[in-house]
Amino acid sequence: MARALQLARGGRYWAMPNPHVGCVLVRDGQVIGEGFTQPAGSNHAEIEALKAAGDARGATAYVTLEPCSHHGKTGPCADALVVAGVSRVVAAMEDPNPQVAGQGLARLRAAGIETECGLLQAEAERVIPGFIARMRRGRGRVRAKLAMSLDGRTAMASGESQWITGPAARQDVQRLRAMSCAIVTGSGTVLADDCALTVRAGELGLPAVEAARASARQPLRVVVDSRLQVPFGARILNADAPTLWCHDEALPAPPLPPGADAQATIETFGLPRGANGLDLALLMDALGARHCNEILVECGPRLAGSLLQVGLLDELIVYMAPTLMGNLAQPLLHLPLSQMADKVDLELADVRRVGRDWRFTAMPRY
Ligand code: AOF
Ligand code: ZN
Repeated sequence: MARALQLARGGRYWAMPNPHVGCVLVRDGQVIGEGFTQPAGSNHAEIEALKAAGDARGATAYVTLEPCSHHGKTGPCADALVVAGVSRVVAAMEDPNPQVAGQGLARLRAAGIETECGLLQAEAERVIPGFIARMRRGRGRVRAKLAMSLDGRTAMASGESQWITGPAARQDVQRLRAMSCAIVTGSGTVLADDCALTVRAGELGLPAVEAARASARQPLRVVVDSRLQVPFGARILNADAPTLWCHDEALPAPPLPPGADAQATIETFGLPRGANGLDLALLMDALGARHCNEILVECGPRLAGSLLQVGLLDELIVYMAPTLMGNLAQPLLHLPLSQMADKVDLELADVRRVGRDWRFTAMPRY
């Protein structure tokens, strides 16, 4: 199962909106086939492993997610395992997709196959947190990425905020983008940095074949631009990736930049006002409805602070550069708190060095 989990990660840059799953077929103590989820609409992990094995009669299948029982874009994997004559199936977890939810395992048992579920379950859940969140609450996992200096500053008073971190951290961010379904930013960041928020094959630091596959799809770019300040020429509106241009619904939808490309790639979205600017919960629900599993927020201190305050941030990834930006620079987050009782406690899940910087992964405790 540990090997299956390792394989599963191989699909993280292209299986979406499908969960990336790994499968290992074992017979007489020998691995006879391995596979992981292919790009959406293509083979599931089990089918890949069966294909690799050729003859899988009498084998045990280790899968990181319960085999599916439904006819989606592909046929049910449970049926394929039955037809292949597999004698035992060990799954790490049930599929939280209500279309499956235990029925895959039930189907296998009905066909006389021995089943087990729950082996390395916690580890399996950590591989596909976005898919699980979307299935359980209709909204994917929202992760904010921020960069700061050792003294906790994120942008100079002049507004400059690019290149706080080094090349390795930037490559890490490219991979975070590649595994995300949507990238959310604010108009402030767009106006200051003119960021493109695309996945670029040459900057992923992955083997060429994997990089090409990972950049073949681009995450949906989402810009929160309540007062419609983003200009036509901004790179976030270019045709390199689709863009959802969110604005205050009280304003008329903006005209799109001229050209057929813009009509095809930009969509405007009027949102009502919420407690803290536009209603971001509604935005996240809309992204859930669009099958976004992992949502990466790359924004400035204001939007990140708002998301945290309304309880929408599931995870914070903070890169800390060994540099000092001084007390005139902006703090990591705009969080107007005055009492100790108001502080937001985090659960620190991981700390590691990324090139010359450090990366902290933490979960707010709401
Ligand atoms: C599996 N093995 O590798 C994956 C599964 O539209 P489809 O046919 O591609 O089905 C998508 C659903 O299948 C997805 O929502 C999830 O419940 C399950 N994913 N199942 O047996 C796999 N990726
Ligand atoms: Zn399947």
